[in-house]
Amino acid sequence: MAESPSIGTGKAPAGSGPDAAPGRAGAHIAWIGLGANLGDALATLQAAVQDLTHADGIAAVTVSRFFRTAPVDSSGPPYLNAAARVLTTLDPLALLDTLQRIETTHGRERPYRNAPRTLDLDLLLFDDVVMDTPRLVIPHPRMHERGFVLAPLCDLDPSLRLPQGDVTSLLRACAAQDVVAL
Ligand code: A4P
Ligand code: MG
Repeated sequence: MAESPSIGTGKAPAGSGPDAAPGRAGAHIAWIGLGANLGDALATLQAAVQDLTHADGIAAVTVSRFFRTAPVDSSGPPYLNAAARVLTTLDPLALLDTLQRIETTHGRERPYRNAPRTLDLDLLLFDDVVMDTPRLVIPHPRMHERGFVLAPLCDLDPSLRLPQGDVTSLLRACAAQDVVAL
C-alpha cells in the first residue's frame, strides 16, 4: 500500500479499537471503495487516486493494492478493485458529492443498476457514523459480504472492524469469491 509522504494518519482508523476517534483535529477518517471494469481500469483507478489526493478537504490518502475480481451481481469483464483510507474535513454528503464528481470526470454512466462502469467510488465508512438516507447509506450495506471490498480493506488494515465483525474474518468467509491481488 502507498501513503502520501507528507501526512500520516496519526490515530486509529474508524472502527478500530475501543475509541475509534477521528484523526487530526477536525478531520474525519473515511474509507472509500474503488472499482472499474470498463476501459483502461488500471489507469482510471490510478487517476482517481490522484484526484482524491488533490480534492479539496481530503488529505493523507492511503491506497490498498489493486485486486482483479469477478463481477458480483454484475456483468462485463473482470473488475479491478481497491480501497482508500483518507482524512477529510468534509461531511459525509459533501464527500459523496466529491466522489460522484470524480466518477463523472472519468466517464461514469448509469444505464441500469450494477451496470459495468468506468469508475465506481463508494463511501464505505465515515468515522463511526451510521446513516440511512435515500442518498447515502453508511456503513455501506453490502460490503461485509463482498470479497472485492473486504480484500482491499484488509490490505489497508487487517484489524479494521465493521458492524458485522472484523474484516479478516469476514474476508475468510468470502474465500469462494474470485479476488486476486495484482
Ligand atoms: N448511495 C447510497 N449509499 C452510498 C454509499 N455509501 N456510497 C447512493 C456511494 N453511493 C451511495 O450508486 C447508486 C446510488 O447509491 C448513488 O446515487 C448514491 O446516492 P451508483 O454508484 O450510482 O451505482 P452502483 O455502484 O451500481 O450502486 P451500488 O448500490 O453502490 O452498487 P454496489 O452494491 O456497490 O455494487 N463486482 C465486482 N467484482 N466489483 C465491483 O466493484 N460493484 C458492484 C456495484 C457490483 N458488483 C461488483 C462491483
Ligand atoms: Mg457506487
